[in-house]
Amino acid sequence: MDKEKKILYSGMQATNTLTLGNYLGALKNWVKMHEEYECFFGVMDLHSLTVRQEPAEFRKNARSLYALYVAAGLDPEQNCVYYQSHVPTHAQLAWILNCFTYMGELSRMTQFKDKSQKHADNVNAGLFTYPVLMAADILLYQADVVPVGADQKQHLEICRDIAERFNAIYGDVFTIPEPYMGNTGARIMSLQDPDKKMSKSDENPNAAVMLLDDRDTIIRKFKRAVTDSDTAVRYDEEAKPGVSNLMTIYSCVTGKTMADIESEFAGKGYGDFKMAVGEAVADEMAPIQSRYKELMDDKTYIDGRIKENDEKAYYFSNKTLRKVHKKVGLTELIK
Ligand code: ATP
Ligand code: LTN
Repeated sequence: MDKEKKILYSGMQATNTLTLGNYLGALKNWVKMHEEYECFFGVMDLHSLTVRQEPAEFRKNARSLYALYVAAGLDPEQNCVYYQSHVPTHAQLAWILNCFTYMGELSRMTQFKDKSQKHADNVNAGLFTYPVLMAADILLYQADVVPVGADQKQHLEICRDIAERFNAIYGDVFTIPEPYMGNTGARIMSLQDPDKKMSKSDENPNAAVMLLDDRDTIIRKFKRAVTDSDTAVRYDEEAKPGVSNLMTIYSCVTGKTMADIESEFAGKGYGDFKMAVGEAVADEMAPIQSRYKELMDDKTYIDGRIKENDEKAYYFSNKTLRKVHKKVGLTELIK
């Protein structure tokens, strides 16, 4: 543990495969973070249980997410990449924090409102207290920064509120985390409806590009992307949300600025532009996909890293949990 470095915490739910939005909004930005921060990244499998999962598929998805993290460049020897459900302190702290969180503030969460509409037949208590478990994830590691996409900002705010409330009663127990958002890519929109975020759970398969889509599928999805009746490749989120979203994607992948992109496609139609975006994304995905395949076949390597990192996460998070137990007055373990 490098005491000099600030601590960074993040993770994703282990549901389905990742979208290009998850990659550009989160994962891609995580890869280099370990140079500056002591990093913890969880496979958030407990959070996935708020939606009913088919056990065998769920187990596969969680492993696949771990391999995708690593394939995308997250080195499990430089970063603590582990499974949330393997580290019991998360559920333990979440319970305590539940007792410091109000029903009123949880009912204001937009994700809760959206998801309870989407899964109207299963509005469970876990969905309601989802942000409390997320707060526990972050606070256990005394994280200074939490890199997430724009949709998670409200969850970060409630995490800060809970931590401040707890600290106000018991002294400085938790570090108050700051959100960390990349400039571009924080909100990649659906290719079929640029007013909605690109989401794993979209019913329209053309709305989201998946990290494991093959080259032809990626290019086809971009060709079908909804744009507008104009022909100019110009960045204007209000008037041209579809084209602007494609420009954002192209910029994230190639590193080009919006001005570069406008001049590259000046006088060319949307067809050429969409093709270029599709190819650039497919080129970026190709090495990730082949590394992913190798990793999924290398059980020993992945299992070894998971075990090592689960232990590290437990050791670190348990220090915070013990402190919390003491502060709230739970009796100590008898040794
Ligand atoms: P769902 O769409 O089913 O709610 P999700 O795709 O948002 O799921 P999460 O596990 O909730 O998946 O998100 C993982 C990370 O990816 C978070 O940091 C989130 O902010 C980021 N993210 C998700 N979608 C996008 C997007 N369209 N653009 C940018 N970042 C995104
Ligand atoms: N809710 C997050 C996933 C998540 C998370 C976290 C992200 C669970 N716990 C802790 C950052 C820090 C999401 O991306 N949907």
